[in-house]
Formats: sequence, structure tokens, C-alpha cells
Amino acid sequence: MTEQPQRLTIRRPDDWHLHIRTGAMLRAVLPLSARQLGRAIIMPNLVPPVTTTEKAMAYRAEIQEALGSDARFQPLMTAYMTDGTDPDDIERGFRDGVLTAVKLYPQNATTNSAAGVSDITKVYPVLERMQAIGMPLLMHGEVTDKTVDVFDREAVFVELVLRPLLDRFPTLKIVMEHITTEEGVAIVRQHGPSGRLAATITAHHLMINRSDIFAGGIRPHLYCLPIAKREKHRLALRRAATSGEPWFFLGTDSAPHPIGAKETACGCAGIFTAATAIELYAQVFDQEGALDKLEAFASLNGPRFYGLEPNPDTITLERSGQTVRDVLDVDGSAAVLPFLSGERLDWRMAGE
Ligand code: OTD
Ligand code: ZN
Ligand code: ZN
Repeated sequence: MTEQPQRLTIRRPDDWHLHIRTGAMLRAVLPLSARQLGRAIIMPNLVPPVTTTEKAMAYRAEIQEALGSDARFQPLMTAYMTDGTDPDDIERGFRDGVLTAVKLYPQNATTNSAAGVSDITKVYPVLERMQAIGMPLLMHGEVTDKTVDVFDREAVFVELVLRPLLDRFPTLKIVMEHITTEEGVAIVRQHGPSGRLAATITAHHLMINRSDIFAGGIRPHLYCLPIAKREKHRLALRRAATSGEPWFFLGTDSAPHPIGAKETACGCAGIFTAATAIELYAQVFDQEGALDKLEAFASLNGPRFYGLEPNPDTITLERSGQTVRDVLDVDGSAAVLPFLSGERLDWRMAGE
């Protein structure tokens, strides 16, 4: 038997899908991501949403102020697409280096998506422009039709929305965010090689299935959107992430909510994984015997799709492990519970 590696050094990872909110929540959660990551795609679903280049600049300034002057972490900003998004504004933001991508939320698909796109045909002019200038479209891939079962909304989206979109916009670069199904994996494999479709995969969707949400009682901290699916889908995601295929990359979808907003009669969707993001993925890759593929997934595939260089520096993971921290205080009146809080992980980032 070969000896297990005790340390692993990889290029510094990026997070291609991250929610850090604003105000006190931002100041509480951002340092946890910034110490691990080189860059992150910052999701724009604030209240009110970040819909324009100007709003993205203001949000970026808030993030930079929270980071302080010597921070190496770079926020990559996105604009929240609405029925009224102006193609000229989006193009200006992209050319000026303010915007990296545009995020499309089907209206009411997930948290703070009420201002999302009501009908995709309404944003065809924006998509035409993005295709012309090479600007990526990031999609929350679920239909919102309430007659479609919540566990089927991604698979139906693949057929009813994504396939027609790929036909209509043959060179638009699309990221299907946080895929959770084997249907999602399959379409990304089909169109990944042409460089126009890729997917982020969260750590939690690699670790939990839908039964875990109800194990011994209802577990609001495991509720997120897209909701975790059957075990066969989790296994398909694990094979995809650890395959080394360049169209799959790291996106935590870490989505902090105050504990009170989760532990209530109608709890918010979102799982907070940022406290131990890279360690969660390391655990999965180790279990799959694929630690040699972690760097591609976490640090190389994302920049390649986005046309960026990998980060210049590295991080080192150690098998000494850790117990996932307790609640994170936000501002004295609110706190956030990290995913797997109190449980043991096999890896920890060195120098922490
Ligand atoms: N899913 N929660 C949130 C966003 C995501 O769909 C998502 O990207 C959130 O709280 O912002 C969630 O469950
Ligand atoms: Zn989403
Ligand atoms: Zn998200």
C-alpha cells in the first residue's frame, strides 16, 4: 500500500461562486474566504441587487474597504440581470474591468431573485452583446414553474432552457452554477470541450444528499437551493469534480444567513461553507483517491475558462486536520453556523 501524503501544496485556489453579503455580515465572513483564496466571483443578489456597473463599483469599494489596504484577495464582480438590463452598461463594465460576468437568476428561483429575469427572450439583446464581447453568463439553472417538483427543477431547466440557449447563442460562454444532478454533469460534458459551457460544483453537494436534510429530524442548516438530490446524483458530482476534466471547477456557493433566519418556520436557503472551503473539497478528493486532481479543480480550471492566469502563489494543506469552528459572530446580535460545525475534517490549511 502506498503511503498517504501528509501535506499537499497547490496553487492558491479561487472560488467561482461566493456570497459575502454586505455591512456587518460582509465584514464577518469575508476574512474567512480572503485568507484561503486568490479571487472569488462575488454574487450580486443583495437587497437591493447589484444590477449595474455603477452599483458593482460601489459594492467592490465596500469589499475593498473591508479587506484593508494590504489584501491580496481580488473580488471579481458580477451584475444581476433583470428584464431591463442595458447591454451598453454591461459592455462598459466589462471593458473597464469592473464586471467579470453577468448573473442570470430566473425570477424567484432562489434567495433574493425576485428582480430576476421573468422570460429569457426579454434579455436576448443582452446575451447577443455578451456573446459578441466574450463576457460569461452565469446561470442559476432551475426552472421556477411551481408545478415542477423541486427535485426536478434542474433537470427540466437543462432541457427546456439551457439546450435551446446553447442552440441560439453558439459562442456565448456559459457557467451553469452549482450543478446538482447527473443531467447537469452530462450537458456540461457534452459542451465543455468546445469551451462554451462549464460548471461550478459546491462542497456541500459533494458531501450531502437529500436524505441528509431529514436525518433524525429536519435540518435547516442543510437546506439550500438547488436542493440536494438523490445519492446517485451526489456520486455523479463526485466523479465529475475529481475527474480532472477542465469544465468543472470550484464554486462554494457559500451563502451565510443569521442562525435565526435558518432555524424558523420558513427558513432561508443557503449553506455557509466559507470557513473551511478548501478543506471540505480536500476531504472529498482524498476520499475519492484523487488528491492529485484537487489543484486542477480548485486552482487551474476556473481561471482557464475565464481567460485568466492561475494565482502566482500556493497554499499548503496538512493532514493534521481540524474541528470545524463554532458559530461566527456577526455583530453581537446575529451569528452564522458553519457547515459541519463541531465535526472533524482530515485536512487543514497550513499557517492558520
Ligand atoms: N442558494 N442560497 C443563496 C443563494 C444560492 O442559488 C444560489 O446561488 C443565498 O442565500 O444567497 C441558496 O441556497
Ligand atoms: Zn443559484
Ligand atoms: Zn449562489
